[in-house]
Amino acid sequence: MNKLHAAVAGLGFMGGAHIEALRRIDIDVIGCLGTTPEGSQAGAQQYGLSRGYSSFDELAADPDVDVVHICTPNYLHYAMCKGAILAGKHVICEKPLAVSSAQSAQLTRLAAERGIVDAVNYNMRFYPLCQEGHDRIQAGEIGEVRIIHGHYLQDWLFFPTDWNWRLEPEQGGALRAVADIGTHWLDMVIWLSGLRITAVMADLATLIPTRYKPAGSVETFANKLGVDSEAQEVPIATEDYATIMLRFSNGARGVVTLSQVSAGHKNQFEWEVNGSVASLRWAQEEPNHLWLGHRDQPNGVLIKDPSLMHESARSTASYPGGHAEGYPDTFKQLFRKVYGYIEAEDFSAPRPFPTFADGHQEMLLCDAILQSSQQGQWVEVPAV
Ligand code: SOE
Repeated sequence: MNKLHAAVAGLGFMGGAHIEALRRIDIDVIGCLGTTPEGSQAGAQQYGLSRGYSSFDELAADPDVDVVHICTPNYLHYAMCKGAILAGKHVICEKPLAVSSAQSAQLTRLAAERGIVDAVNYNMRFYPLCQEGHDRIQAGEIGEVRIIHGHYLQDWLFFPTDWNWRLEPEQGGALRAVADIGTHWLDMVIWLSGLRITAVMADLATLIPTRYKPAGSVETFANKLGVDSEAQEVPIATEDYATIMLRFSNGARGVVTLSQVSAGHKNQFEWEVNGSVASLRWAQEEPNHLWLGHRDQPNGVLIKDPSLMHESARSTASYPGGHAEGYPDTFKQLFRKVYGYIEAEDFSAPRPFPTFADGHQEMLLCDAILQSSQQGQWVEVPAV
């Protein structure tokens, strides 16, 4: 197969992370798309790319592009994914896949019909010790899964003057913390456990009901660097906080708390699985440690060391024990799996990465969570 070429739509926090990770696996990023043609040209110059596209249509029509990375605000994902698929391109889309389950259902169906390789960037799965946790759970080493719990806490939207496009439903969708960081956590625990979430009971809250929108656009997390004196007062309806109780397909129970206004937590994604034999816990701010919990022997901590890891998990660790691997490495490892799959050219083989079907399952969960929070009762979650 000829060397694969990628193009990246969206040049914010995620677009930059995608370009950097692609270069680390020797994928040729040939072009990019910004919010304006001038922005595309500036991005191409900043990243040393040969093409800055004037429109998404021009990007999708480029015969030299094999894979399109969608790193734009959520409201643009559907049209861009659809355009890329119809142009015969493989697609890696940032999460969440869309702003509704109707859109994600259509994209999942279209990708399958057109035989393209589709992926959603639930990159957190690709921390080496999340892979190890998955392999241990799937090998039965902690016994029957009984309880899955944790949280995903941030503080980048802590001040009323903190602003981001996700605050506005027109750009991010009806749900914010749930769609943004909640789907990361839910995707992780579904994948780790191999279970379905069959029902949810959700409590959501907008704890900062009025915020101050700056005059210009603000890149994700960049808001923490300064305040705009021209800011406009805006009422906020999307949630800062959620606690969601969970029921799983084997009868297991769970709960997760999400927040983007918890001072002191920068990107604190944590999961714990309690089994009938042992427990596992992992925290994203200390990603090279996996906690091993026991009733009948001392607890332990596995420090990321490929020589001590399951064979499958070992394939996602590039450095030896004691050499930390972190957030940027997860993009590299996910993209390695996707591009390796494309290069193998057997598209009927199982896909060792999150696909549009996984992204659609997350949108169905978002529907159920929103309905539960509005009705104050348990809501069943349909399977994909
Ligand atoms: C903001 O919550 C954000 O950038 C998410 O959108 C990313 O998916 C996560 O990896 C880091 O935080």
